[in-house]
Amino acid sequence: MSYLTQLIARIEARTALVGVVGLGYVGLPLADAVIRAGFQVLGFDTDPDKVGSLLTGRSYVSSVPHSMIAGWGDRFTATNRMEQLDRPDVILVCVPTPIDDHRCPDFSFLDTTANWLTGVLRPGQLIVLESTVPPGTTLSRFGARIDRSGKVRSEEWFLAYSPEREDPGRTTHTVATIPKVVGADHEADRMAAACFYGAIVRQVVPVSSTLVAEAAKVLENTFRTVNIALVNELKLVFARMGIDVWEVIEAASTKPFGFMPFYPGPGVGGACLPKDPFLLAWAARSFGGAPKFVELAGEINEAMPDNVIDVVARGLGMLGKPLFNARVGVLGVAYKADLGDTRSSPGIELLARLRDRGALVTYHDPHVPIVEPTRRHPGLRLESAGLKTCLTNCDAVVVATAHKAIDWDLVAEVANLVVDTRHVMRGRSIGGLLLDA
Ligand code: SAJ
Repeated sequence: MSYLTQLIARIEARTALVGVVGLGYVGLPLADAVIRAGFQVLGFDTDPDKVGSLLTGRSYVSSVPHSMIAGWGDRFTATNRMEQLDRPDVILVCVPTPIDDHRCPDFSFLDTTANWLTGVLRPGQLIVLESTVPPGTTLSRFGARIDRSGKVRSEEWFLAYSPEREDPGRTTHTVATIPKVVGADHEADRMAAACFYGAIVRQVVPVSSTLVAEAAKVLENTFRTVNIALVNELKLVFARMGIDVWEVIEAASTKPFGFMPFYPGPGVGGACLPKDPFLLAWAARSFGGAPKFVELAGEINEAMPDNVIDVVARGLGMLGKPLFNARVGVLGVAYKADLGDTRSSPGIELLARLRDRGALVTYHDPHVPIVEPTRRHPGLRLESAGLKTCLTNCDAVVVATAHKAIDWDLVAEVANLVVDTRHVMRGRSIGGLLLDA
């Protein structure tokens, strides 16, 4: 009996052990879907604190509730001992694929995982990469490294790419209900991956290669980043023309076809959108292309916090105050509403850049009690101030993230100057000065 036949039999019998490498905002919901489909999961993470937290039924990801972890019982265990990667029959790799300060892909997490797999790979294993990567990575980098194991791909082991489509905080979908693109470069690999995901999700979308599946993912996210950059730029253009961009978008949204609304903001945060276009651009350049459009979108979004600060400085000037030594509060530092996730958050960028321009900064965010130093902002450590304290002590406040839990009527009533990047002040009676940014 071939390794493929044996693997498919174990998947269909739900006796296959499934490994999930990278237990973050993608790996944990994925593990949940796999467990719900009847499989046993062995989680892998290099951080022993994360492993320990999970083994006590506790989550450390703001969009993953403790109850999800606690509900897994004995169908889940986790380890930071990567040498145990020879145990699972199916291995799902969900490790970070960040970009560095030069906007080039940082493959360190991926390469380390590939090196571990190369060392312990055994016949019969299916390995699926889920992380967002430059098109071409699964086969030419990740798979090529694992080939060094000497095992014959598509006969003794199987490789596929299936992009994660996690939207943290969204409750209208789960992993099981989101169609799953699955790409492989050989029929045996495709059969193994399609059989596995067919047991996990309602709809598998098989495509002809790992390259197509990788490109589909970067298109999905680049589509968002580019359209957000478009409305961000139009916000600046329409402001100079005396046009309310929010009213324009509302009017355009009445078109029942051919239009999808995006909304301006102080920038683009999260684990994916700020970086994915640059993954595509890097891949394009290595094939001789130069997608100027994609890179321009990233630059426009990255410049948004500076535009917001210019409006803050203008508003303070109207009150006779310089930005230097002004007390400025940022309302909402999570990267999107009603979550506590601050990865690449525009709110954090605002705090750092305001401080660099001499302002005395504070913030209020009910979902983020502490802002810890990061590699990008090593000197930024703050605690969330109470809302009333923030409003009464600050010369200006910036609405950066429109959490439902913030009392926006109180903000409208008490703040001296409100710089609103999220359109939450519309229709409220403002006690002080209000500027859109
Ligand atoms: N944003 C805007 N204007 C908009 C939409 C978003 O400024 O009109 C900003 C948000 O405030 C946030 C950032 O962009 O800072 C990212 O927002 P997002 O809604 O794309 O949220 P993500 O990055 O957590 O989730 C996205 C997924 N979003 C949706 O499908 C709606 C999707 O692109 C990916 O499945 C997912 O990232 C991923 O992990 O790849």
